[in-house]
Amino acid sequence: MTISTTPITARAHTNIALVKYWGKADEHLMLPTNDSISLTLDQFFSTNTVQFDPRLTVDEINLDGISLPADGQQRIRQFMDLVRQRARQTMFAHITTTNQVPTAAGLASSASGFAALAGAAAKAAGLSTAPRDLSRLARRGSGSASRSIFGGFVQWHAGHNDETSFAEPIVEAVDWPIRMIAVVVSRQKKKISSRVGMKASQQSPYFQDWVRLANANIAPMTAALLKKDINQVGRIAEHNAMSMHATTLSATPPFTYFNADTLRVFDIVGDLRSEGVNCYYTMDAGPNVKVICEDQDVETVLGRLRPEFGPNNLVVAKPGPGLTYR
Ligand code: 2P0
Repeated sequence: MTISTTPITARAHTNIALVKYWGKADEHLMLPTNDSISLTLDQFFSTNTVQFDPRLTVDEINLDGISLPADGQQRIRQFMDLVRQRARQTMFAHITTTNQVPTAAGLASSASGFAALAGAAAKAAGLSTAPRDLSRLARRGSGSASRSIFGGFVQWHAGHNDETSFAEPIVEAVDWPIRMIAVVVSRQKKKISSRVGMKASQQSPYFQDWVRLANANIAPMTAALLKKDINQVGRIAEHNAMSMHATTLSATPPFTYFNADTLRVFDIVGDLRSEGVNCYYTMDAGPNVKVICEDQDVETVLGRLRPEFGPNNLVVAKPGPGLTYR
């Protein structure tokens, strides 16, 4: 394996799950309890440069010019240790990440960040850059990063070991004007990280029901995506998200990512739907909501959300591409 000391830069886009990843079967290998399906988005991405340097005595990590909190640094160092172990070498690296996620979007950057880091680090270390291998590697940084290696609609196969747990595209170049409107109701850092929230939710008495439901959603969601059936996609995504959140409400102690504004968005989407507009909601490990609809309905949906939340708190995203090298 040949390690390169020239800088390698990769870019990956963030993704939003339509069937959620929520629970780990193996925390070390980052194997999920269930399959998940996501849409990679166009305008939110991370760009990462890795340059190995024999003079360094530790990885030098730079994120948007600011220093990362200790736990974030630790995750990146552990990830780089794995890359070094696989490449059978010991050299440290300069690691620079910039996130092109509008501050207003309230979208997590760990998926795009670890996907871009996996791409840059693997190539710089002389490891395989085959997309499936990158997906398996990115998974070790953050589960959802396994999906951001690919563009469009992506399925992460839960698998049962490091070999078998990877994502692959369902439709990589999406020829369907599906949109996700991010509704930013809060810009605060989330109180309970996905990692901690997931672990707590696995103690819910409903957790096994969640796993069964999520796995049962995979085939119908795939069929709905292939048929470009917005109502089926939206109905399954909405029900899946609320079922995931039910495991937080039934954890011990219970917690929730909802706030009052989250529920207002749900109400507005429900009202729009009763008026015949085909729109649905989903949400992740934070109070911000994403509204799923088609391009033709975006203006109607925005028209209802703008007076409530302000134009600067609404971001319309389209299907986006997979990992690229710069
Ligand atoms: C998802 N989320 O499928 C789900 C839905 C949040 C809610 O993937 O512990 O940051 O690094 O594997 O990938 C967020 O979890 O968690 C996530 P780790 P990750 O998008």
